[in-house]
Amino acid sequence: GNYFSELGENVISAKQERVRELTQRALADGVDPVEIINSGLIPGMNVVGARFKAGDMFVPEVLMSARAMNAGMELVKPLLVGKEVPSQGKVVLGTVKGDLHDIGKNLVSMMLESAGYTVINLGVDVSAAKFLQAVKENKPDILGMSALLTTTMLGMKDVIELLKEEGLRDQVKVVIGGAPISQEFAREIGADGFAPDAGSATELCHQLVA
Ligand code: B1M
Repeated sequence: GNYFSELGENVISAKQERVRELTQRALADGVDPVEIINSGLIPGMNVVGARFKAGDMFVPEVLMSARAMNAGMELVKPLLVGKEVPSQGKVVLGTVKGDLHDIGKNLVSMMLESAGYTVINLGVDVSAAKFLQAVKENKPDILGMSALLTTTMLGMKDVIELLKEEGLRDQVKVVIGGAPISQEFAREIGADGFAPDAGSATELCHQLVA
Protein backbone atom coordinates (compact mmCIF):
# COMPACT_ATOMS: atom_id res chain seq x y z
CA GLY A 1 0.00 0.00 0.00
CA ASN A 2 1.11 3.60 -0.16
CA TYR A 3 2.04 4.25 3.42
CA PHE A 4 4.55 6.87 2.45
CA SER A 5 2.30 9.69 1.29
CA GLU A 6 -0.08 9.04 4.19
CA LEU A 7 2.81 9.15 6.65
CA GLY A 8 3.99 12.41 5.15
CA GLU A 9 0.54 13.97 5.26
CA ASN A 10 0.13 13.06 8.92
CA VAL A 11 3.52 14.52 9.79
CA ILE A 12 2.42 17.74 8.10
CA SER A 13 -0.90 17.84 9.96
CA ALA A 14 0.90 16.78 13.18
CA LYS A 15 -1.32 13.75 13.87
CA GLN A 16 1.07 12.02 16.22
CA GLU A 17 -1.16 9.06 17.03
CA ARG A 18 -1.90 8.46 13.35
CA VAL A 19 1.80 8.54 12.47
CA ARG A 20 2.44 5.96 15.17
CA GLU A 21 -0.34 3.69 13.86
CA LEU A 22 0.75 3.99 10.24
CA THR A 23 4.37 3.30 11.12
CA GLN A 24 3.31 0.23 13.08
CA ARG A 25 1.22 -1.04 10.17
CA ALA A 26 3.94 -0.38 7.62
CA LEU A 27 6.45 -2.28 9.75
CA ALA A 28 4.00 -5.15 10.22
CA ASP A 29 3.62 -5.26 6.43
CA GLY A 30 7.37 -5.63 6.07
CA VAL A 31 8.16 -2.14 4.80
CA ASP A 32 11.88 -1.36 5.13
CA PRO A 33 12.39 0.87 8.23
CA VAL A 34 14.86 3.07 6.36
CA GLU A 35 12.26 3.63 3.63
CA ILE A 36 9.71 4.67 6.24
CA ILE A 37 12.10 7.42 7.26
CA ASN A 38 13.36 8.44 3.82
CA SER A 39 10.15 8.15 1.82
CA GLY A 40 7.53 8.93 4.48
CA LEU A 41 8.67 10.93 7.48
CA ILE A 42 11.38 13.15 5.94
CA PRO A 43 9.38 14.24 2.86
CA GLY A 44 6.59 15.25 5.27
CA MET A 45 9.02 17.30 7.34
CA ASN A 46 10.39 18.87 4.14
CA VAL A 47 6.93 20.19 3.31
CA VAL A 48 6.70 21.56 6.85
CA GLY A 49 10.02 23.30 6.26
CA ALA A 50 8.81 24.88 3.04
CA ARG A 51 5.56 26.09 4.65
CA PHE A 52 7.42 27.48 7.66
CA LYS A 53 9.69 29.35 5.32
CA ALA A 54 6.73 30.72 3.37
CA GLY A 55 5.09 31.89 6.59
CA ASP A 56 2.21 29.43 6.23
CA MET A 57 3.16 27.53 9.38
CA PHE A 58 4.39 28.81 12.72
CA VAL A 59 6.80 27.58 15.39
CA PRO A 60 4.23 25.73 17.59
CA GLU A 61 2.87 23.88 14.56
CA VAL A 62 6.34 23.01 13.35
CA LEU A 63 7.16 21.61 16.78
CA MET A 64 4.01 19.50 16.74
CA SER A 65 4.97 18.14 13.33
CA ALA A 66 8.42 17.37 14.67
CA ARG A 67 6.80 15.51 17.53
CA ALA A 68 4.61 13.53 15.14
CA MET A 69 7.71 12.65 13.11
CA ASN A 70 9.43 11.50 16.29
CA ALA A 71 6.51 9.22 17.15
CA GLY A 72 7.32 7.32 13.96
CA MET A 73 11.08 7.50 14.49
CA GLU A 74 10.75 6.02 17.98
CA LEU A 75 9.21 2.86 16.52
CA VAL A 76 11.70 2.57 13.69
CA LYS A 77 14.83 3.27 15.69
CA PRO A 78 15.06 0.01 17.69
CA LEU A 79 14.87 -1.94 14.43
CA LEU A 80 17.78 -0.05 12.93
CA VAL A 81 19.93 -0.15 16.01
CA GLY A 82 18.96 -3.75 16.79
CA LYS A 83 20.93 -5.08 13.84
CA GLU A 84 24.07 -6.66 15.23
CA VAL A 85 26.96 -4.89 13.58
CA PRO A 86 30.50 -4.85 14.96
CA SER A 87 31.49 -1.37 16.22
CA GLN A 88 32.84 0.80 13.43
CA GLY A 89 34.16 3.50 15.68
CA LYS A 90 33.13 6.23 18.06
CA VAL A 91 31.41 9.50 17.12
CA VAL A 92 30.82 12.52 19.33
CA LEU A 93 27.89 14.45 17.89
CA GLY A 94 26.11 17.70 18.71
CA THR A 95 24.34 20.81 17.46
CA VAL A 96 26.49 23.92 17.85
CA LYS A 97 26.12 26.73 20.35
CA GLY A 98 23.00 28.87 20.07
CA ASP A 99 21.28 26.35 17.81
CA LEU A 100 18.34 24.25 19.00
CA HIS A 101 17.59 22.29 15.83
CA ASP A 102 18.05 18.58 16.42
CA ILE A 103 15.82 16.61 14.07
CA GLY A 104 18.49 16.22 11.40
CA LYS A 105 21.27 15.59 13.91
CA ASN A 106 19.22 12.88 15.61
CA LEU A 107 18.61 11.30 12.24
CA VAL A 108 22.35 11.29 11.59
CA SER A 109 22.83 9.75 15.04
CA MET A 110 20.30 7.00 14.30
CA MET A 111 21.83 6.17 10.94
CA LEU A 112 25.33 6.04 12.42
CA GLU A 113 24.16 3.78 15.25
CA SER A 114 22.42 1.51 12.79
CA ALA A 115 25.63 1.34 10.77
CA GLY A 116 27.52 0.17 13.87
CA TYR A 117 29.00 3.36 15.31
CA THR A 118 28.93 4.17 19.00
CA VAL A 119 27.42 7.65 19.17
CA ILE A 120 27.83 10.06 22.06
CA ASN A 121 25.04 12.55 21.41
CA LEU A 122 25.70 15.82 23.26
CA GLY A 123 22.36 17.33 22.29
CA VAL A 124 21.78 20.92 21.21
CA ASP A 125 23.36 24.31 22.03
CA VAL A 126 26.76 22.68 22.60
CA SER A 127 29.55 25.16 23.32
CA ALA A 128 33.06 24.78 21.90
CA ALA A 129 34.31 24.04 25.43
CA LYS A 130 31.81 21.24 25.81
CA PHE A 131 32.76 19.70 22.44
CA LEU A 132 36.40 19.88 23.50
CA GLN A 133 35.72 18.23 26.83
CA ALA A 134 33.78 15.42 25.12
CA VAL A 135 36.66 14.83 22.69
CA LYS A 136 39.12 14.65 25.60
CA GLU A 137 36.92 12.29 27.60
CA ASN A 138 35.74 9.96 24.84
CA LYS A 139 38.61 10.04 22.33
CA PRO A 140 36.22 9.59 19.38
CA ASP A 141 37.29 8.75 15.83
CA ILE A 142 34.94 11.40 14.56
CA LEU A 143 33.53 14.68 15.83
CA GLY A 144 30.24 15.52 14.12
CA MET A 145 28.67 18.97 14.27
CA SER A 146 25.29 20.12 13.01
CA ALA A 147 24.01 23.68 12.46
CA LEU A 148 20.79 24.88 10.86
CA LEU A 149 21.24 28.62 11.23
CA THR A 150 23.53 30.88 9.23
CA THR A 151 24.10 32.72 12.51
CA THR A 152 25.36 29.61 14.37
CA MET A 153 27.33 27.77 11.69
CA LEU A 154 30.46 29.79 12.46
CA GLY A 155 30.47 28.07 15.85
CA MET A 156 31.89 25.07 13.99
CA LYS A 157 34.99 27.06 13.18
CA ASP A 158 35.42 27.98 16.86
CA VAL A 159 35.41 24.30 17.79
CA ILE A 160 38.04 23.46 15.17
CA GLU A 161 40.22 26.37 16.31
CA LEU A 162 39.92 25.22 19.93
CA LEU A 163 40.91 21.66 18.95
CA LYS A 164 43.99 23.11 17.25
CA GLU A 165 44.90 25.22 20.28
CA GLU A 166 44.67 22.14 22.47
CA GLY A 167 46.76 20.07 20.06
CA LEU A 168 43.92 17.67 19.42
CA ARG A 169 43.01 18.47 15.84
CA ASP A 170 45.04 15.60 14.39
CA GLN A 171 43.42 13.05 16.67
CA VAL A 172 39.89 13.37 15.41
CA LYS A 173 38.16 13.70 12.03
CA VAL A 174 35.66 16.54 11.88
CA VAL A 175 32.45 16.04 9.91
CA ILE A 176 29.84 18.77 9.54
CA GLY A 177 26.34 19.11 8.16
CA GLY A 178 23.00 20.93 8.29
CA ALA A 179 20.90 22.85 5.78
CA PRO A 180 23.17 25.94 5.39
CA ILE A 181 26.43 23.94 5.28
CA SER A 182 28.34 23.28 2.06
CA GLN A 183 31.49 21.53 0.95
CA GLU A 184 32.99 24.96 0.36
CA PHE A 185 32.28 26.03 3.95
CA ALA A 186 33.77 22.78 5.26
CA ARG A 187 36.97 23.47 3.32
CA GLU A 188 37.06 27.07 4.52
CA ILE A 189 36.92 26.21 8.21
CA GLY A 190 39.19 23.18 7.92
CA ALA A 191 36.71 20.37 8.54
CA ASP A 192 37.52 16.94 7.11
CA GLY A 193 34.19 16.60 5.39
CA PHE A 194 30.62 17.68 4.78
CA ALA A 195 27.58 15.47 4.25
CA PRO A 196 24.30 16.76 2.78
CA ASP A 197 22.14 14.10 4.42
CA ALA A 198 22.17 11.36 7.04
CA GLY A 199 22.89 8.59 4.55
CA SER A 200 25.95 10.28 3.13
CA ALA A 201 27.10 11.20 6.65
CA THR A 202 27.42 7.49 7.37
CA GLU A 203 29.29 6.86 4.10
CA LEU A 204 31.62 9.77 4.83
CA CYS A 205 32.40 8.41 8.30
CA HIS A 206 33.15 4.99 6.79
CA GLN A 207 35.62 6.65 4.40
CA LEU A 208 37.27 8.71 7.12
CA VAL A 209 37.82 5.89 9.61
CA ALA A 210 38.88 3.34 6.97
CO1 B1M B 1 14.02 26.69 12.52
N1 B1M B 1 14.88 27.61 11.02
N2 B1M B 1 14.23 28.26 13.63
N3 B1M B 1 13.02 25.69 13.82
N4 B1M B 1 13.65 25.43 11.16
C1 B1M B 1 15.14 26.83 9.82
C2 B1M B 1 16.51 26.18 9.87
C3 B1M B 1 15.03 27.95 8.69
C4 B1M B 1 15.85 27.63 7.43
C5 B1M B 1 13.55 28.18 8.34
C6 B1M B 1 13.34 29.40 7.47
O1 B1M B 1 13.06 30.45 7.97
N5 B1M B 1 13.47 29.29 6.19
C7 B1M B 1 15.53 29.22 9.45
C8 B1M B 1 17.03 29.52 9.37
C9 B1M B 1 17.37 30.70 8.48
C10 B1M B 1 18.82 30.89 8.40
O2 B1M B 1 19.57 30.80 9.32
N6 B1M B 1 19.27 31.19 7.20
C11 B1M B 1 15.07 28.91 10.86
C12 B1M B 1 14.88 29.90 11.88
C13 B1M B 1 15.05 31.31 11.45
C14 B1M B 1 14.53 29.55 13.22
C15 B1M B 1 14.32 30.48 14.40
C16 B1M B 1 15.32 31.64 14.51
C17 B1M B 1 12.87 30.98 14.26
C18 B1M B 1 12.45 31.99 15.30
O3 B1M B 1 12.39 31.70 16.45
N7 B1M B 1 12.21 33.17 14.80
C19 B1M B 1 14.41 29.55 15.60
C20 B1M B 1 15.85 29.40 16.15
C21 B1M B 1 15.94 28.58 17.38
C22 B1M B 1 17.38 28.25 17.69
O4 B1M B 1 17.91 27.28 17.18
N8 B1M B 1 18.04 29.05 18.50
C23 B1M B 1 13.94 28.28 14.98
C24 B1M B 1 13.25 27.28 15.65
C25 B1M B 1 12.78 26.11 15.10
C26 B1M B 1 11.89 25.13 15.84
C27 B1M B 1 12.22 25.00 17.33
C28 B1M B 1 10.46 25.56 15.67
C29 B1M B 1 12.10 23.83 14.99
C30 B1M B 1 13.26 22.92 15.51
C31 B1M B 1 12.74 21.70 16.26
C32 B1M B 1 13.84 20.74 16.54
O5 B1M B 1 14.81 20.59 15.82
N9 B1M B 1 13.69 20.04 17.64
C33 B1M B 1 12.54 24.42 13.65
C34 B1M B 1 12.49 23.71 12.42
C35 B1M B 1 11.84 22.35 12.47
C36 B1M B 1 13.00 24.25 11.22
C37 B1M B 1 12.85 23.72 9.78
C38 B1M B 1 11.43 24.03 9.36
C39 B1M B 1 13.13 22.26 9.56
C40 B1M B 1 14.47 21.75 10.06
C41 B1M B 1 14.45 20.25 10.08
O6 B1M B 1 14.29 19.64 11.11
N10 B1M B 1 14.52 19.65 8.89
C42 B1M B 1 13.95 24.58 9.02
C43 B1M B 1 13.61 24.83 7.57
C44 B1M B 1 14.42 23.95 6.63
O7 B1M B 1 15.47 23.44 6.95
N11 B1M B 1 13.94 23.82 5.46
C45 B1M B 1 14.17 25.71 9.94
C46 B1M B 1 14.42 18.22 8.71
C47 B1M B 1 15.81 17.59 8.94
C48 B1M B 1 15.70 16.09 8.69
O8 B1M B 1 16.71 18.15 8.00
O9 B1M B 1 17.96 19.42 9.78
O10 B1M B 1 18.49 19.77 7.32
P1 B1M B 1 18.06 18.89 8.42
O11 B1M B 1 19.09 17.67 8.50
C49 B1M B 1 19.47 16.91 7.36
C50 B1M B 1 20.73 17.43 6.68
O12 B1M B 1 20.92 18.83 6.82
C51 B1M B 1 21.83 16.62 7.24
O13 B1M B 1 21.22 15.36 7.47
C52 B1M B 1 19.88 15.56 7.91
C53 B1M B 1 19.04 14.40 7.44
O14 B1M B 1 19.17 14.13 6.08
N12 B1M B 1 22.50 16.99 8.48
C54 B1M B 1 23.76 16.54 8.73
C55 B1M B 1 22.09 17.68 9.55
N13 B1M B 1 23.03 17.71 10.48
C56 B1M B 1 24.08 17.02 10.01
C57 B1M B 1 25.33 16.71 10.58
C58 B1M B 1 26.21 15.95 9.82
C59 B1M B 1 25.88 15.51 8.54
C60 B1M B 1 24.66 15.80 7.99
O15 B1M B 1 27.43 15.59 10.27
C61 B1M B 1 27.73 15.70 11.62
